[in-house]
Amino acid sequence: MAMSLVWMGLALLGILQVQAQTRPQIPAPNLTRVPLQVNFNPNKFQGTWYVVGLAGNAFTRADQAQTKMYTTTYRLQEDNSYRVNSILLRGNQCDRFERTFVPKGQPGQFTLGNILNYGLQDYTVRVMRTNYNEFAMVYFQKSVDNTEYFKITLYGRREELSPELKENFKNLVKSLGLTDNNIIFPEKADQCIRDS
Ligand code: DBS
Ligand code: DBH
Ligand code: DBH
Repeated sequence: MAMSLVWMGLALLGILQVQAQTRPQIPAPNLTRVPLQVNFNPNKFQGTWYVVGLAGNAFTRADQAQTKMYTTTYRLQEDNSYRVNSILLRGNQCDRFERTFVPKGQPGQFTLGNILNYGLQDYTVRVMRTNYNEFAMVYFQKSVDNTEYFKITLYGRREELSPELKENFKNLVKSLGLTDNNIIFPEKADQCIRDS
């Protein structure tokens, strides 16, 4: 009897631990604290971006080993929304993922089209900084089951960006409450990259 109570206690601790790991501990920032690229130009932002850096409240440096670089391609539609395609390596398969970003609120800010199909309550994309031909830093926030996840991507037009830009990205990410432990620089992939 005493022993089974100990086992039950241990099992409960295990469950709590799993929950603690899956629920992000760092709260999403208020959107008013997230910078927005001034005079955002939707046309120039189009095309393919490499995900050179990735940070968020559900990411830790330990994930870096399993995270390969992927690309995301933005195509402007007639109605000014973007068709957004990502191609990533999962296991040994190339997975394509397509969604729509619909302009919302102000230039450079978007929400997800058909949000309910994804089981999400809310979704916000905000282009924080970009020079269009070299890099972009983009903020994403999603709300699932009353939990707010946020992530910031460092996009490059090429697979490599300068140390200065990476340092810049780290500082930006930290200004939103994340730490070095929440930042990943995915290693280059030799499969499933581009052609998205
Ligand atoms: O699209 C997203 C926006 C997103 O995937 C996340 C946050 C904001 C995120 O944290 N995703 C992780 C947890 O679901 C992930 O592992 O992809
Ligand atoms: O699969 C995904 O969730 C995904 C893939 C590429 C994603 O959320 C993203 C880019 O932002
Ligand atoms: O569930 C998701 O993570 C998701 C759904 C739709 C996502 O990350 C995305 C679009 O970018």
